[in-house]
Parts: sequence; structure tokens; C-alpha cells
Amino acid sequence: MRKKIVAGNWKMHKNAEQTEDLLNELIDKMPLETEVQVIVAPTFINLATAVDHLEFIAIDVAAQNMHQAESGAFTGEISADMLQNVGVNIVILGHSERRAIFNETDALIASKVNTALEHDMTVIFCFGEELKDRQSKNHFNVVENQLRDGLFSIQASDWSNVVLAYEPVWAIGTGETASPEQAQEMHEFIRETVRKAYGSDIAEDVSILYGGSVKPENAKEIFSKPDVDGGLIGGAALKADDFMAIVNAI
Ligand code: G2H
Repeated sequence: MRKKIVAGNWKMHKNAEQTEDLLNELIDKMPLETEVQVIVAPTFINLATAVDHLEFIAIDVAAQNMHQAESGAFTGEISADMLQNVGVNIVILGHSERRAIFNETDALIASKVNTALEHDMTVIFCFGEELKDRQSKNHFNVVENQLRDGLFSIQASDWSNVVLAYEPVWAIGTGETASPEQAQEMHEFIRETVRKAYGSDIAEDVSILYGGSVKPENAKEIFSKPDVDGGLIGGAALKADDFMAIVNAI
């Protein structure tokens, strides 16, 4: 049985004080028993605080990015070792904002993925088409290429440390959400693409999250689809009530 996961990507929100406040609220509202793996991804500077606060709580901490090199003259960057040294073993890679605003290519993302996996970290690999791709009916090709060029150089044995997050760019932070049917159609295609490259066992076991304007109001319907195994949540992860409503929607 593959894992159900709800991950909150806090992006560049919440200073140190606000991070502590939100963590404390999440701790209060976290269900005592849930089959869902809950993850939060605060900013780099607040990761150690998050790990510390959540030590005895079933909420895991992820970074939003990392550098592919082990160390070196890379001003402003953070390595896998630095993340692991403060207790962070999950990293979001390939987010569309990293691709679009920071010019991250599939090749760069592939090299970050390889470094993270060499460190035995879990990678939440993000990908998804832009509006123009969907309008030109090229969305399946774009997604297949992102998987092939950004991820499919990994070994079969690495898949237990990979989570996929399909995030159509046109639905990110726009209030626009893919319909549950559009999400299911693409998730099924993604699973099939993994199956063709790595076989059925890996395809059936990998969790595929949906991201893009998931809110308490639409989460249940999206999560009810058979190939949607949870969500990567942006805006709605910044309020404890909304985030936990989404966790409880699975
Ligand atoms: C997509 C998502 C989280 P939002 O970026 O990764 O953000 O839920 O605000 O669309």
C-alpha cells in the first residue's frame, strides 16, 4: 500500500516568530492517529526550529530546495549535509517556482535529485505543465519529458525515497485548480509512465501528490481519485486550521 502524504510548502512566508506560532498551532491540531504522513517545509532559516518543535510529533520537516554540490564556493546555497545535520531528511526539488524564477533546468534538477538520493534523503520531485502546454494539448509530452530528463536516471532501488508531486503551473497560487478528473487523468498517465520505465511494483508503490490551489473546500474530491495519494499545499498550508482540514480530508 502506498503512502498518503500531505506536505505544506511554506515558500518564502513566516519569520522566526510566525514559524513558531504556526508550528505550535499545528502541534495542537494534529490528529492523534492518522494514516497520513504530514510534512511541513518552512524556510531554510527556520528548519532547525521546526525539527526541534516537532521532535515528539508525527510531523516531518522538509527543505524547499538544496544545492547539488557537497560543499564549496556557492554563496547563499545550502547542502544536503547541512540539512541532514539539523535533522532534515526530506527535500522538495524541481518546484515550478525554482524552474521558472530561478531558471532550474531538468538537468540541474536531476543532479540535485542524485545528490539527495546519495544522501539517502527523500525527494519530493515536482513537475507539471504550463498553461500554454495544456492549451496546445502538449501537456502529456511535457510531463513525460520532465520525468525522463529530471528523474529517470535514478536506480530502481532509489524509488522508495521518491515522492512525485504533479503541479500544473496554471493552477499554482492562482485559485484555479485542476478538476479532480484532470488530476486523475494526469496522475494515471504519470503512473503509467513510471510503469513503462521501471515496472509495475515501483509504479504502484510511488505516491503521487497533487499540488495547485488545494484548499479545504476542494481537497476531499481531489483526494478521492484513485491515483491521487495526497497533496503538496502552498497557500492553504499557512493557516493551521486549513492545513489540518486538508490532512483530515484524506
Ligand atoms: C503549488 C502549491 C504548493 P498553492 O506551488 O507547492 O502552492 O497551493 O498555493 O497553489
